[in-house]
Amino acid sequence: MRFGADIWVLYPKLGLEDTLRVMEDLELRYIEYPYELFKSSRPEDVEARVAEVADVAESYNLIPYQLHAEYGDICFELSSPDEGVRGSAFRRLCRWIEYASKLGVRVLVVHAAFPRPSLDMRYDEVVKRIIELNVSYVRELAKLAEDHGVIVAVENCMEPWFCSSPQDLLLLMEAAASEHVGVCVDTGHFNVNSINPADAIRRLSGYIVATHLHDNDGRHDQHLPPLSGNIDWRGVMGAFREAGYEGPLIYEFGSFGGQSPRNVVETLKLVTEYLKALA
Ligand SMILES: [Mn+2]
Repeated sequence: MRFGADIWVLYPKLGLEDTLRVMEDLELRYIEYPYELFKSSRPEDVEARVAEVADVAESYNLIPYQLHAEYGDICFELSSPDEGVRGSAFRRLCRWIEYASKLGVRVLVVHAAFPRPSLDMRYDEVVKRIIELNVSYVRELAKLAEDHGVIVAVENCMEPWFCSSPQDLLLLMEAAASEHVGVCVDTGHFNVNSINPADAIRRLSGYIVATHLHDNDGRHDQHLPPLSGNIDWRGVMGAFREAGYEGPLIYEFGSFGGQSPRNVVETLKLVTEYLKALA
């Protein structure tokens, strides 16, 4: 099994170049670029940053594998009752497919459109609408991803609503019916929703194209390193094997407490050694 990490494991505690150098040294060759690396309200600034990062990354023996698209407010804008707001949010999301292509990454990780309670709709209607919107979005994204030679991965969300369960993701995969759309398995998000990550991975067999490996106490989305929470990692590694997942496993931890970069590096070594022994 191959391993990698979101550069968020060390960035911005370390600068971008130092972070990339450490990952190269640790042979964590598969990297994810977080949204935070490019975050700006001005599209021209994002584009300039994409060009800059692509240029910097070229001098390292690393494989930029995943890019995390914009998330947060955009997820709610995508389900706005206002067609203008929805359209502009979706166009903004589509730009990330171009950024992925410019960065040379294979997979763009996205969050689904999120539901909001409505003055005018009952909850069952809100749910029906959010499913219809997400189905139409993944179909559009599939076409654009194909044009740009990338894959869009819908991540299981932390919030306990549509796309938090494997069944929701399977619904979208069947609706998209495209090799350019898949699933990003976030182990921590399944765990906070009391969904056993190993069971979820087995259910999603054949559709997994990206991964976010992190741990938590089962209650809060703590983004801890594997073995620091209550996830059964032996079970998770067995499930990836059973699901026939052949892509890299990518850590997505980093925001935990005051760990020094040196201790993060040691944690990455120990955890990778442990998980490799189970793979
Ligand atoms: Mn994630």
